[in-house]
Amino acid sequence: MKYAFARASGRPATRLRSRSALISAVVGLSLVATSVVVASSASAATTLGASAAERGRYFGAAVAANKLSDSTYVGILNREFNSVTAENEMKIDALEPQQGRFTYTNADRIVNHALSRGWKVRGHTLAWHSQQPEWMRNMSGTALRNAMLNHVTQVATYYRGKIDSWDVVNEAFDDGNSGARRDSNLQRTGNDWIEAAFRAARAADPGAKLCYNDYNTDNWTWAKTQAVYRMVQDFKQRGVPIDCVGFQSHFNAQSAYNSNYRTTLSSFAALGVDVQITELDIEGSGTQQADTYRRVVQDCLAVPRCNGITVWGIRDSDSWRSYGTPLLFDNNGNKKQAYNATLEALNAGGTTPPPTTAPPPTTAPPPTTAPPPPTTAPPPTTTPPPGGSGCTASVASVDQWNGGFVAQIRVTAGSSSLNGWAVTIGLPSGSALTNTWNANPSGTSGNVTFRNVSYNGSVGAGATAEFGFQGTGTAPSGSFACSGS
Ligand code: G2I
Repeated sequence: MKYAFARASGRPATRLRSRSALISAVVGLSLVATSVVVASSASAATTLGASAAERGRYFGAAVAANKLSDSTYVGILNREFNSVTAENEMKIDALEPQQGRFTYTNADRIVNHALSRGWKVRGHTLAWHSQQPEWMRNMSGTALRNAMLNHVTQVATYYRGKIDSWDVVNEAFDDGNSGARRDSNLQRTGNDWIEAAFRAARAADPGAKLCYNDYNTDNWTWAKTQAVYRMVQDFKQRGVPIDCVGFQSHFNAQSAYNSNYRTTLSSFAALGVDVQITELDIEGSGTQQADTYRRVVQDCLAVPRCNGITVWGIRDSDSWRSYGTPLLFDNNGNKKQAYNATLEALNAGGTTPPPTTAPPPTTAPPPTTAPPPPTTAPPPTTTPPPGGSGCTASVASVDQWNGGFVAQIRVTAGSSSLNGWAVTIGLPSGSALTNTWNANPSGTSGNVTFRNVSYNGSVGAGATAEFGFQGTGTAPSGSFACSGS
């Protein structure tokens, strides 16, 4: 495959850029402050996955099924990562080599390896102009559109409930300055092929996050970035089911990391989608490479809706661009300087909350008519802090899907400041915690007490702190007993 990596020069929306820059600056400042506290902690996580999880995120790798018998490879995978993407095994040519005949064996090896360890799986990819099986490459028009939709439906249904995020459509925009769609047999079936793929994916697996994924969309000023931004904005406005945008982030001299990357991530997130770094690799070596990895991690941690980072391979020798030594482990599986910088940045990182993607509707949508106006004056929109030295706690956001959930809880101090807090939550019967961030839980089911961690126990009078957790089953709701000290 050819990657042109041509420099483009589209003009971004100035208003958005300056607002995002301001947000970035503020978040950046708080990151610096946070790092001072956390870096001195004796209990810093020692692996990428564990550290990312403490921040409500994942750290993943692209995995090749035929390397799952390589003990060095699997040793690193199992130790360091908690999310996987199949490097090639879930592409169209791999899963549907002959029309209507699906082969899941290699993909399942990767999916099962991950799920049996409680990791996330990114599905890659349902609809793409590349890696099409020969039968599909030769198709066009309605027949191709239907074959593509059938592929999306069959594969997303087969993996229903197992995939955290699907790359529903991959690389559908042109490089260069045009901001146009990439010409392909799929594009020639009609401009609405992308949204048709998203609707089919949602219908097949309502619990998976649905992403658009592309490369050369990392630099906020590039025309391709702006074109994808406009598509996502349009999809959100028209109710096309999209939940996330994947930034491949293959960085090299022609497509270099730029300090406006954080603006890109936060600007897309402001559209109401999650953002994910999906195929990270950074060509180079030594300090230059390590510093760029560090900045990418800091940028993700600064954007609350940045769910996680996936590197495109494990050792340099596993990379599609092995000549560029772009990964975190050398050919022998030793940690590189880039690894140390990545872990350090994760450990020092912000305490920003995890994703808050609204769950897709699983029941009939609410009526479209507006509710009747209130007959009395509406209550004040801000709730005054509770009296006394106590605190209150309630659900700030919930992402519930079939069989699992992510919940974010807000703790609000009363009229006195707190030095510490504890929130007791009765988890619904059958529900269990799998992962908690920004708090220490007393158990995993039934009545669980969550206590503050070292860096968020101090809460000023009337101020708030947040923590979150992921679990299987049903999310708790309402408000909870909170005690302050
Ligand atoms: O090209 C880098 C990535 C860009 N974004 C989408 C990703 O899906 C893509 O991954 C790469 C894989 O890393 C390569 O491993 O996609 C390439 C094309 O699908 C993959 O290359 C293919 C070769 O083209 C095949 O000849 C080979 O049989 O890898 C196959 C398995 O080694």
